[in-house]
Amino acid sequence: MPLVRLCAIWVMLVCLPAFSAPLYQVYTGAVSAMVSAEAFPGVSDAKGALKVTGIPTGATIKAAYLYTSDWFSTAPLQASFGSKDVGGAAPASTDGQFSSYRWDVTDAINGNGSYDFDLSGGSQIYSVGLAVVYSTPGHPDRTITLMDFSKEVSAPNNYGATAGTPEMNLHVNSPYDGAGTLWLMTNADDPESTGEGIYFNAAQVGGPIDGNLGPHSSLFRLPVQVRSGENRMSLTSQGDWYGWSLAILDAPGAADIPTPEPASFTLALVGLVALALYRRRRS
Ligand SMILES: [Ca+2]
Repeated sequence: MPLVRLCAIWVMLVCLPAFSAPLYQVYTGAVSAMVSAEAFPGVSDAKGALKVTGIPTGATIKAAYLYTSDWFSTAPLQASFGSKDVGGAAPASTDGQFSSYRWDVTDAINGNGSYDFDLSGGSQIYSVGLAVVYSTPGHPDRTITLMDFSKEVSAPNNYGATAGTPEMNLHVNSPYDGAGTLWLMTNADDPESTGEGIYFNAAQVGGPIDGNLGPHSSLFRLPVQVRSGENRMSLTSQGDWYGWSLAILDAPGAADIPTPEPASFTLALVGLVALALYRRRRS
């Protein structure tokens, strides 16, 4: 390998922004999830209301999280939710110009209804989301995995690649194969660049990513076939420049399997990109 080529790959490995590690929160047992979100046109302050629906009588709220993302700023955001001031939050994760935030609002949820929120101090906020995990007596065993993170999906703008297939691995806490549900949230996507694909274990399950929630954000609820052990999902950019901030998987069964090491998918992708570029230049 010529020295210049070796140096180019080294620079790419050093300079590529690392993917932020997903922050896993796993709930098992007779659990279900509900996700809702509201779109905004790139605002610094986001004020609105999110609906909680479908929670049966007798259910117990296990957890609830308020999510948002911001572009071009890592400043703390202030938030209120329901009747509570849930305080300031620094980014839970950052990737390049994209940062994601999370608040635990479990104590503010008391059943179905509409919950006001007010977020301030941002730069370009495109969506605010809510995930609620609840337990219902008699419900079959499931595993709900909440993963929030920051990931710019922007090839060729950010990663220097042309294909743009950022991937991450999910490690599902289930010994079973079966039907599942995958929620995804993206920010700053639009229909001007289209044709993106959402893949789950190599099968395309959704796309394009063209602002289905509002002009510049999307919320997907997709049926997927979960397999035991590791599950992998990926998105393509097709020239769009957007942020991926949230993935939630409802999987069959419940068992204790550790979540993956955070660095594994980072190193895997960087290595694959380097190998692909090297092979292309050799051909
Ligand atoms: Ca698009």
